[in-house]
Amino acid sequence: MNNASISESDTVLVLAGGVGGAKLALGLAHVLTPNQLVIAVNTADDDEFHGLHVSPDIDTMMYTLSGLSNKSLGWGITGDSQKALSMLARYGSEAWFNLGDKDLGTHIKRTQLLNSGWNLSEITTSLSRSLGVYHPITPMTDDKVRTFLHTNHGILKFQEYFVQHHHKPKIHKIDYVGASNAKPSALFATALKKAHSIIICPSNPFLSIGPILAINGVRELIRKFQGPKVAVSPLASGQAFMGPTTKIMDELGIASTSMAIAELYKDICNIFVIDESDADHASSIRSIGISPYIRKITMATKRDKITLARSICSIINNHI
Ligand code: FO1
Repeated sequence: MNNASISESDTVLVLAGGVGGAKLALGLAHVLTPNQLVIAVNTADDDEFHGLHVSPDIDTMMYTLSGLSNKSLGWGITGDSQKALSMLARYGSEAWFNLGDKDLGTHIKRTQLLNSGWNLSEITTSLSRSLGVYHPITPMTDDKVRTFLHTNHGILKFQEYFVQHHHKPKIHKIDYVGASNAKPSALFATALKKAHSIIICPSNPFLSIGPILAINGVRELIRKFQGPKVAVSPLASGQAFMGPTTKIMDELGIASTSMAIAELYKDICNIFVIDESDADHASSIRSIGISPYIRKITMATKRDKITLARSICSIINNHI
């Protein structure tokens, strides 16, 4: 296994979903240079609203790294209004997906560029730069992959499940439609081959990380990757930091513990970072061949995010 420190020319590949992923990525962007980081983001939550292509997790990442994000919601732009959406509602359009006025500017620009032949990778680089974000954010793929949830309310598209139905329906199956034929984006594919280390963010394993791993060949490449592979638990004391992670684990018959998450990731990580409150899971995690590290993984403040990012980089640097 790789035991060299992260050098100026090394790339750390980060797999991230929405809010939890963006928090850790913000910390990492303070610790690593743009040349040292590639952030591959889930796009299976993407959808069209009012004729516009919305990429929620990419936007959450761009807004968080640019300092524009609405910190209390975790998504959207701080101080945004919803005048356009209320006008659309007056015209009878569906308005359950809360698109802010400034946020709409992002979706209009993305859609214009898609219509003129740009791919999502090129668009994400261009929009990021315009917002002053130089750490590379890449969609997991430029192909169309969409998460569908099989629930007691029927088969739902991701945003129907998550926002329209407030993630209340019971899930019995998850499909990442298009994933098995999708190719990783160019930046993601290069990072998968050349990265020094890989970090799996504390994002939802089923809704955020699952679609990334389902892309053709990705899980296999990570399985074979020889360097440090760090996953950060999305749970502390059996509770998710946000969202329906533990509810979905219950519904799928999986215990909602950090140990169960380590089991889900055991083929693709060799280091698992758990919260101080889960210290008693360390020996069971070690027993399945993964090195456990106990840290404070809650990221309420910017300082918490940077501290956790520094800590993960030092774990990587010291891993033998
Ligand atoms: N999440 C919500 O819970 N309610 C919303 O109305 C909502 C709107 C929205 C608009 C733009 C955007 O980029 C994200 C938005 N999100 C909203 C968040 C999003 O649905 C989820 O955070 C992710 O897809 C899951 O990671």
